This record gives sequence, C-alpha cells and structure tokens, in this order.
Amino acid sequence: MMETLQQASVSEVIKAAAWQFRADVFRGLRAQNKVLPCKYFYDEIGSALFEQITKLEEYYPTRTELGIMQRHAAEMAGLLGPNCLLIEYGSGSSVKTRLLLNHVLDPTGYIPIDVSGEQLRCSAHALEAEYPDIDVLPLCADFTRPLNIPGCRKPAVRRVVYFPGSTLGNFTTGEAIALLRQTASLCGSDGGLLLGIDLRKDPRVLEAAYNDRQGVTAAFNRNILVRINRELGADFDLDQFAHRAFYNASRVRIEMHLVSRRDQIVRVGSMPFFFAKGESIHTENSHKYSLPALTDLAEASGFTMERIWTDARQYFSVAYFTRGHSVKDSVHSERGGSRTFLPRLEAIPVTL
Ligand code: SAH
Ligand code: AVI
Repeated sequence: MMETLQQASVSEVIKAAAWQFRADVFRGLRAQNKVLPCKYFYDEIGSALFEQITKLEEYYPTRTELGIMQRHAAEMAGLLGPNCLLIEYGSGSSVKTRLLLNHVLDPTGYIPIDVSGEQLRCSAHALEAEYPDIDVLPLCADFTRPLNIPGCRKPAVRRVVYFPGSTLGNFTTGEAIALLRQTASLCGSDGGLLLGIDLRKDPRVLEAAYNDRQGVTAAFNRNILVRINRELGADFDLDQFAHRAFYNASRVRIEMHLVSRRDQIVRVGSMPFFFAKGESIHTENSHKYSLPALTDLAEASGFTMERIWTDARQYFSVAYFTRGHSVKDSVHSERGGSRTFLPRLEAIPVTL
C-alpha cells in the first residue's frame, strides 16, 4: 500500500515537472526579450554534453576547481567537522564530492540534489558502492524550491551544503541572495556552505571558455531546443539558431544566447512564436565574482565568510560560509602562500 502511494506521488511529481517545463517555455518565448531558464539544459543529453565541456581545453573552471579541491579538501573537511550531513546542490557527476568525502570525518549522510534524474541516479549509485558506510540519499529536485531533506540513520551534528561548479553564477545577484538565504535556513544556525565559484578575469579567457573550437558549448546551448522539440512537440530548426556567447562587462557575466538566423515562425505544439532575423533567446548567465563581492554575498545572505581558497592565477575560488560570527576573513591563495521520506510535489527521491 505504501509503495503504491509512493509510486502515485512520483508520477504526480513527473506530471507536475512536465507541466512546469511547458509553462516556463511558453512564458519565456512570449516575453518581450525571449528567455529560457538554463536549468532546462540538463536532460540526459545535456548532462553528457556538460561533462564533455568540463574536459575542453578552453573550459578552465572544472579543472581549476578540482585542483583547489585536491590541494585543500583535507583542510575544508577539518572546518566542516565530524558527523556532518552533506547536501549537494547540482551534484552532476559528483566528481569533486569524492575529494571531500575522502576527508570528512564520519559524515552521517550525503544528499545529492539535481534536476537531471538519470545522471543523478547513476552517480549516486556509484557513490553508494564506493562509500558503503555513508547513507547516500539522492533527491531529484530543483534546489531553488523548498526542500524536504530526508532523514539518515545517524543524527548529524551539522548540515553543510556543498555547491560547487560555479552553478550559483548562473543566477542573478538577487536570485543568488534569495537562494543562499533559503540555504542558510536549511542549514540551521550551526550549518555551513562550501561554495565553488568562478572569478573575474580577462574577458578573452572567459569568451574562449564559452566558444570552444569543437562546438560542444554550441551543442549544449542548442540542446535546450532539441529538448523542447522532443518533449513539447516543437519544430525548432536547429540550423536556424546560432550559438552566441559574450562577456557583458557592465553585468560582469558571460551571456549565452540562441540567435535566429532569419525571420521565422516556430510552433510549440500548436502555439506559433515569431522570431525576427537577429532576435535572440537568452539561455544562460554565468556571473563572475570578485573576492570582496563574495564576502558581500555571504553577508547579504545571512552567512559569514570563514575562508576562501583560490588557485595561483586566482581564476576560481572555493569559499566556506558559516552562520556564526566571523572567526577570520582569510584568503588562502597559491600566490601567497531513517530512510522514510515523504516526497513533496516538487521532489523525487531516487531509488538506487
Ligand atoms: N556540480 C557539478 C555539475 C555542475 S553543472 C560540477 O561542478 O561539475 C550544473 C548542475 O546543476 C547540473 O548537473 C544540473 O543538472 C544541475 N542544476 C542546474 N540547475 C538546477 C536546479 N535549479 N536544481 C537542481 N539542479 C540543478
Ligand atoms: C554549470 N554552469 C556553472 C556552467 C557555466 O559555466 O555557467 C554551465 C555552462 N554553460 C556553458 N558552458 C558551461
């Protein structure tokens, strides 16, 4: 009986997600300046394309963050302390998480959260096998929505949210503050946030990272149209939309767009949308932070900056925020030195 109820809830969640996708696409394409939410890049194909991006020569963020984690994960784990519950936003392939889990002392559980269900299931399954002593409880959900965190067998001393990959950079400052405030309340007064975020740098380096020579980023960008064609019965002609990524200096961000190559009408189901030649669909922002801006972000969100680690070029940073009073605002640079869980409508617990 319980299982039947649970299955019914899961199919409700899937239906609600499909309805939401359609509503978001229609709203975005009706807007004066057309826009699509970047979380919809990540179906099975989009997640695989993102994994390819992370290995590109031009895309420095993943390997730079991995380097920081390799050098400093032990120290980070020391700050997290023993018996923490690790919750990860946008866990993807959970590659960096392993570096952390290798050092954290007796974590009570690991909860990877991601909208990309199949990738989440595969990577959580692998992690469960690699870390048999840790409860791995994946949640297929949008981390910007209220979350019901499942209980683990052992009680946790504190909750720590791990948010790597500069995914926070895909939110505007206002959205980022709202998300981190919600995170502060999810963590509680003893909790922490370990945030991996990309830093400001030469725009030529930034633009190269989002305009790779092999065209993988272009395929990733167009995949949102592929998904709309498949899931919403649309007829986007992919060849008629150009990938465009550029640095917007006044907003300190890379913007990705899909630009219509001609006047055209695209149907989504039976609904027609007109695109003028040169008109764009804004698909993603990728904000780049400065170290002071990160401290400001922590304070605006109800956190205190405890520690920042960067690489020698200061290309990328990993920051640890806590809810307590500031112990030290230090920058470490290479330069200087119970399994029962009632799902909410928005979330699907993934069965391993
Ligand atoms: N953390 C990984 C992956 C980063 S890619 C890394 O550092 O390499 C961004 C990830 O966040 C993808 O796996 C995507 O599916 C997920 N994601 C994006 N927006 C999301 C949202 N609103 N809720 C949950 N997951 C999201
Ligand atoms: C996940 N996110 C931080 C990536 C970024 O760099 O903004 C997604 C991406 N978009 C294009 N390339 C990679």
